[in-house]
Amino acid sequence: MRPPRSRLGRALATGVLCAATALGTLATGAAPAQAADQPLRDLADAKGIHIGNALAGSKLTNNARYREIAATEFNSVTAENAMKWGVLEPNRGSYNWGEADQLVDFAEANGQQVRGHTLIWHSQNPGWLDNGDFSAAEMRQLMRNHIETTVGRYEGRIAVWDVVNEMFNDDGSFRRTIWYDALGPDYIAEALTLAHEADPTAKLYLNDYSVEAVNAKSTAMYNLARDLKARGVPLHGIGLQSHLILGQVPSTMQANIQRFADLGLDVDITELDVRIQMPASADELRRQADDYRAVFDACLAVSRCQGVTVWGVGDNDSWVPDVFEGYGAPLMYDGNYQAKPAYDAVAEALGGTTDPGDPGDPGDPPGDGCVADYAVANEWNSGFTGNVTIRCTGSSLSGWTATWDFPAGQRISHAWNASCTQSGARVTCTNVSWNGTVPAGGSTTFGFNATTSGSNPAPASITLS
Ligand code: 9MR
Repeated sequence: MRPPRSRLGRALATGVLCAATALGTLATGAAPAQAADQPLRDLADAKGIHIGNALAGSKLTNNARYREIAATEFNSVTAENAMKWGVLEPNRGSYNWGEADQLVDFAEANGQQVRGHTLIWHSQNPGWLDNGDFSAAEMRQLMRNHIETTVGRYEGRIAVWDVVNEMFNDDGSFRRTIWYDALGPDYIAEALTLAHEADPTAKLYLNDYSVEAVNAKSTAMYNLARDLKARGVPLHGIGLQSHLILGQVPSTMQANIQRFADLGLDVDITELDVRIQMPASADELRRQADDYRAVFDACLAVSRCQGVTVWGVGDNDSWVPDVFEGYGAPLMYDGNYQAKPAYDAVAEALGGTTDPGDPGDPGDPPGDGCVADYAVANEWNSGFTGNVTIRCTGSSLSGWTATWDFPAGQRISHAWNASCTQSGARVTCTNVSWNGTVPAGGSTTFGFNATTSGSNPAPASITLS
């Protein structure tokens, strides 16, 4: 049994609140936190599926928070880049196992499964391979050497291999690659057979993108898989990468998973992310949570679906902004490694509970994921200057109102950077024209002068809406 894990996010939230109190400020709304009562991996274990992430060795080395999340929340690890041919064998015959070994060691130390990604692909190959102009016989030998060497090195330690990656065009025709051009479509069967010889215990997958729905490309994958199975080629599963756009989880995803399962194959969601046109609003982050939930639901509905791997830890780790201009925020944690609404949705899909009031809980009011800090900047006999700073982490605000009750008869006389009214003890301040938008990761401050009659205790809380 794994040792119990600390409640990372909860500890962080408490820390934030304590620090704010000690400084004489108030944190309200809700502090950033992980919302599940149990780590996702425990919830996934209980459901009998894997929840994985795509990791980079350098980040495991250099970033404690990244390492902690990777170890505590996931029970499966994929090498985001470390096991690609160009990384493993940049010069012919000279292998570089450093990062791949690091990831396998990390996974074993944390009781995690490893998905090997990927053996045969058209991308991220070394130049000597892409440009070598090799004969068919030479290509066949290179494939054999690479698979024997790589799969053989990790025999018994890598549970699943993406043997061939991205073999189809969107119309379902075979992609022209160095492998297809040299060996024809049977390069796929040859690669699977070699991988099986190198590690008979490993589960062998074909993996592609845009095969999540029932469509021309997934049907080509289906037909290929059916033929390979009929020929007795060692094929065990299909990877649906699932690089999705907000609001576009295919309605046929579950049916598509089911049809592969009906062939006697396992299915994995191998590279899930849900990209949003930036800046991402709070509402979009909530809709993203719905998308994450829908993908997990589709997997959980089919018993042969083995699990879901998310393609990166925090939003700043994602490949998305580099490739899709204007898009980002595709993962379950934000750029500061705070859990987003998607995290809560996944926890719930896996049967976990989320704590009401945690930021980003589905159905939470606007402003969730943002906090308001109250501070007294200056004080004199009969009055004081106060500042309120609104800070957003996992979500953003588009138009805000901050409301609080003064406990000891304080009255606002003048405010700046907000429009404030007071009725009895209740103060209501709304944004002015130019500071209504507070992006995730951003903040805004407004100030006021107020009169006092005796003491000047701080309000108990500030509500953001
Ligand atoms: O996330 C990977 C990124 O760091 C690399 O630069 C990129 C190179 O092609 O590959 C990314 O991962 C890809 C994966 O290996 C295969 N499916 C698509 C993924 C996103 O491009």
